[in-house]
Amino acid sequence: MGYSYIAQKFAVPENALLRLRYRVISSDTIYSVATSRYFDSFELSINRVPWEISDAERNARGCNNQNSLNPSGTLTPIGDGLVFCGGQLVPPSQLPNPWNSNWITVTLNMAHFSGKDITLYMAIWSREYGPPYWNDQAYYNTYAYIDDVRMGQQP
Ligand SMILES: [Ca+2]
Repeated sequence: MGYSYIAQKFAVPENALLRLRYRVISSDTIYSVATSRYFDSFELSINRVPWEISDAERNARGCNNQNSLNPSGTLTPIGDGLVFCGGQLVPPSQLPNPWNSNWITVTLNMAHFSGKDITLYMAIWSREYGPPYWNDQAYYNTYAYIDDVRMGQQP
C-alpha cells in the first residue's frame, strides 16, 4: 500500500527530447467514478515528489479519463509537476481485471527545462481508504516496467 518510486536528477541539454518505454500491469482500477477517488496508478512527474501531487493535478492531466491514460507520442511539459498517468479505468464491480498496457514509447519535449537541473520521478501507487481491502478498496496489484530511457537532441 502507498507508493514506491525511482528518481534521478540530471542536467537537461538545450532542446532535449527525453524518450522512454514503459509498460503498466494492473488488476486494479486507477480511479473510481462513484467515489471520485484514485487507486492504482503509474505517475511520471518532474521536480515534484509523488506525495505532493494532488488529485486536482491528476484530474487536470486526465488521470481519470481512459483517453488520456498511458500516452504515447510526444508530450511537452511546460512546468514542474505531473506529466502523465498510466493505468486502467475499470468499474469496481469488474475487479479484478488483469490488464497490461503493452510497451508504450513516449517522448518528452524538454525545451522548457533547457539548461536546468531537473529531477524526474516515476512512481507506482496502490491506494486504500479503509477496510475491507478488496474490490474497489485497493486489494489488487499494480506495477510497471521502464526501459530505454534516453535523452537526445531535437533535429
Ligand atoms: Ca491496488
